[in-house]
Amino acid sequence: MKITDAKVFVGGPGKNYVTLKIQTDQGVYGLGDATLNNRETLPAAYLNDYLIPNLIGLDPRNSEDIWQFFYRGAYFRKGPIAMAAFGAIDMALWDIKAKLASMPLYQMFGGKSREGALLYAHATGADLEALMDSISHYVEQGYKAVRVQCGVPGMPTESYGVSHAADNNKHYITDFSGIRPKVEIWDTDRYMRYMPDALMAIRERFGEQLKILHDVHHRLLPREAAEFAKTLEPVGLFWLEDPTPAEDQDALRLLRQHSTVPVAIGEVFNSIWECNKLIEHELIDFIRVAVTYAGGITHVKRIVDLAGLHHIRTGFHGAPSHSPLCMAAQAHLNAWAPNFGIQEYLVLDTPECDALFPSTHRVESGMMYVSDEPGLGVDFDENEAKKYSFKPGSHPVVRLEDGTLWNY
Ligand code: GCO
Ligand code: MG
Repeated sequence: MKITDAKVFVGGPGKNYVTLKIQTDQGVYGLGDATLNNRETLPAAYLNDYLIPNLIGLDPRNSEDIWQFFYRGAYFRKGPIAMAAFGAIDMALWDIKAKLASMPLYQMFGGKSREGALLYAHATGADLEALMDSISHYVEQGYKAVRVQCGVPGMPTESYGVSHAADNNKHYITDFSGIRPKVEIWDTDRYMRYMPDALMAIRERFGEQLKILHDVHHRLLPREAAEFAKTLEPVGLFWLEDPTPAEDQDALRLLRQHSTVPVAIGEVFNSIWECNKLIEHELIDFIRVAVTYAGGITHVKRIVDLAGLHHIRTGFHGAPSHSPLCMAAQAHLNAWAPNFGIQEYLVLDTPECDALFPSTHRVESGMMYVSDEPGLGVDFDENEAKKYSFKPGSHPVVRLEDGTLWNY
C-alpha cells in the first residue's frame, strides 16, 4: 500500500484552518489538522516544501516509522511549526489505519473507557454581572464545567478571555484587520486584588456542584502565582490554568508548596520534552497539550501515558485555534484514556464550519459523544473549501502600563 498524493488547504469560516488530505493507492484517504493559530501559513509551507515530497510512495500503515523519520530525520527538531506539520500527517495516517480496519479510531487505542467526555465551555463578561449571565447561559444548556473570565475594574484595556460583546465566543475570533497586533495593557496588582472575590461570588451564586475553571494565561510570576493560588483555595476551583509562563518547568514548585489548587498547563507545549519534568515531579494535575501541535496522536498518546503514571489527567486544548479534525482526534483519545479529565470545547460549530467539516461526533448537555464511524469521524468538503482562502490576522500583544512587553 502506498501514499499517492497529499494536499494542504488553508482557510475556513472565520479561521485559517490548515487541513491535510492524504490519498492512497487503495482509495482510502486520511485527514489531519495543522492549524497553528495566527501562524497558519508556516506549517502549510513545512508540509508542502519538506514533508509531502518525502511522504509520497511510503506505506501509510507505518505511522510510527513515518513519525520517527520526520522527527529524528530533521536535525533541528521540535517547535510548534514542525510538530503541527507532523501532527497533521500523523492524524491522517491514524485516520487511514482505522478506516482500513473499519473501526472508529478509539478502537485502535483499546476501546472506550467511558460513554461521554465531560466538556467545559467558556463564559466571559466585560464585568462580573455579564460573566454571571454568560455562566447561566451554559449552565442552562447542561454544562457542568465552565471556564470563567471577566473584566477587572480599572484595567486600562480589555484583556485575555474577556468579551465586551454580546456574543460569548467573540473573545476568540482572530483580529483579521491585519498582521499588526493590537495592544492590551495588563496590571497584575489589579487582577490579583479583584479576581479572588469575583471567583468566590461565582461559587456562591452557582453552588458547590459547578466545576469552575480559570485561565491566567501565563501572566503571573512564580511568587505571585503561589500567592494567588493560596488565596483561591476557598473557591474550590476545578483548575487554575497557566498561572506562570510555560517555559519554566520549575516555576510551579513554589505554587505547589503553598497551595493544593489543581493546576492545568500545556496548551503551548509541542513535545514531551517540555512537560516531562512537570509530569514526573507531579507539579501539575492536568496536561493540556493539543493533538495538532504536539506532534499528532502518536506523540500525544505517549504524553498521556506518562501523565497517567503520575496521577495527571488530560484536559486537552480545545480552542477554535484547532479545526474539528483535531477535536475529533481528541474525542477518540478522550473516549479511551484511562486518565481522562475534561475537554475544552469552543469549536465555532457554525453551519459554515459543519458544511466544511461534516462530522458524526455529538455534543449534548455539556458532554461529547465520540463517533462510531470508521476513522476520525470527520470529513472535509473540498468544494466548500473553495469558498475560503488565507486571511492575515493576529493575537493581541500585552504591555504593562509603562510599556514593558508582557506575556499574551
Ligand atoms: C485556552 C487558550 C486559548 C489561547 C489560544 C491562542 O485556554 O483556550 O488559552 O485561549 O489563547 O489558543 O491561540
Ligand atoms: Mg488557556
